Amino acid sequence: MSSGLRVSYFHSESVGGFYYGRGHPMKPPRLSLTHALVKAYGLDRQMEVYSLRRATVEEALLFHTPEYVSFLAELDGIDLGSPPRTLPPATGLVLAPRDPYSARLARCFPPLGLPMASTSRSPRPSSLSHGRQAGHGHQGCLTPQVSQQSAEDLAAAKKALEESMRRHNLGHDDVPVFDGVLDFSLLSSGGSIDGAARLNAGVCDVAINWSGGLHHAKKQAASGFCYMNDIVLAILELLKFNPRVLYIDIDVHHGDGVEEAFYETDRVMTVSFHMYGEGFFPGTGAREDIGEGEGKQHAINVPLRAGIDDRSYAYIFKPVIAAIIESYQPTAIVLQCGADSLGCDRLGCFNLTIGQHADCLAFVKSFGIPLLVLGGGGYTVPNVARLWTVETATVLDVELTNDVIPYTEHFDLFGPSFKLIPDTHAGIANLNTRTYLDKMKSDILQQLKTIPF
Ligand code: V1S
Ligand code: CA
Ligand code: ZN
Repeated sequence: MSSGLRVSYFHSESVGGFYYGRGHPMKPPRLSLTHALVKAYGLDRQMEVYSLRRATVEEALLFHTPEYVSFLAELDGIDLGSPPRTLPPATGLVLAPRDPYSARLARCFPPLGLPMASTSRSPRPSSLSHGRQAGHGHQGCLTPQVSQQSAEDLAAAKKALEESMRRHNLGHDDVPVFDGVLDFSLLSSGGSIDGAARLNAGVCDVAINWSGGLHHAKKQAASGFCYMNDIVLAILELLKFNPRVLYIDIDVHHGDGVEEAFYETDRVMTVSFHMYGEGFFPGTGAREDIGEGEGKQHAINVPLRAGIDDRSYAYIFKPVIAAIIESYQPTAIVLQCGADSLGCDRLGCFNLTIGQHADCLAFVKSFGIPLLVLGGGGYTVPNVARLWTVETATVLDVELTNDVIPYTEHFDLFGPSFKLIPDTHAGIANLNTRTYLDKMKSDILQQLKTIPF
């Protein structure tokens, strides 16, 4: 071990094998690519590496509604009513067979043109495209019972299904119903919950789950590529032993699902730095949103404009976080490290370098408070792997030199620079003026002063 810090790291190869559908920006193979780079630098030998455990349905129900979880299970062809109620642990195999869990919706109602993004699309062509295939073709899958159903029964079933899809915000471009969607969500959540549990037990100082950080999922609805809110579940685990938990979100998007979950409690303080305005998703996270009831003043929003660079980000991030930690005195911190705040991200519009993003993590870590580090967004896949590898090294206090990355089977994806830390400056103008940032900083410091600690 290099830093003296005890680091628990959660990963299973199976999580990189899921597929959101053709053209979808969320690419789970980025998790396999990250782990391959982490291993290529030998970082896995300096921490404890654990396989992802699937969260149990009971754990998921600590936040999500039974109706929503059942519906996700139904879509994934899993019968929650019959034992085993929990899924078996992840195998770590990339090509894990889908059959036990893939009695797909598609097989029941194929002729009616249901919105099933991945099932009707061809598998992705990426060089990291091993793993699960998109849903199997559904032609010829009608069972005799189904084919004997009356047209009215099928129409009624279709209507009920569409209504459930609408109610749970599922099945459109952002949140397609892909093969293994519940499985993927339970794996991501299991890693975050187990990281929190190890911190609670005092057996590690920092826990890392790059497959977590899915901050948009709501109690009973999917949103923005997220189906299950692993962060909320992990914070609930931390709250078993911690009086106050601080959540910090540096994904370019607003951490709305986490904010909403803890909006009315003072046991969790949520802080999100995000792009705000110009119709940017999800559109929430105004400076004025500060929490309600017992939670009033315990939600902190830092809405930013496009193009923020390293200097401006550090200028707002460091004093705000230092003041929050000083006044709130959290006993555990969860840091969502969405990589879409980097410059050159496919969906983002900030201009951060890998160095600055990792500096934010180093700054948070420097307070010496038990820390759960999670992934999140990140859509320029090789840069996601670069960032989260550098951040794993940051947690371990290992300095990685900015040379050509070590050779792996995925080396070609890192061109044309093949460097660990390429120039990610996107050339977008920084619309965050000094005056704007100063006003925001003083507003936030003022907000903190109104909290009776
Ligand atoms: N920005 C953006 C964006 N791009 C897409 C998208 C593009 C192609 C597809 F095939 C599917 C989706 N969706 C969005 C955003 C959602 C961003 C979610 C970020 C998630 C996270 O990084 O914070 C955490 C993992 N959705 C929208 O902007 C909504 C739309 C309004 C526009 C785009 N269309 C496709 C859906 C509706
Ligand atoms: Ca954010
Ligand atoms: Zn994001």
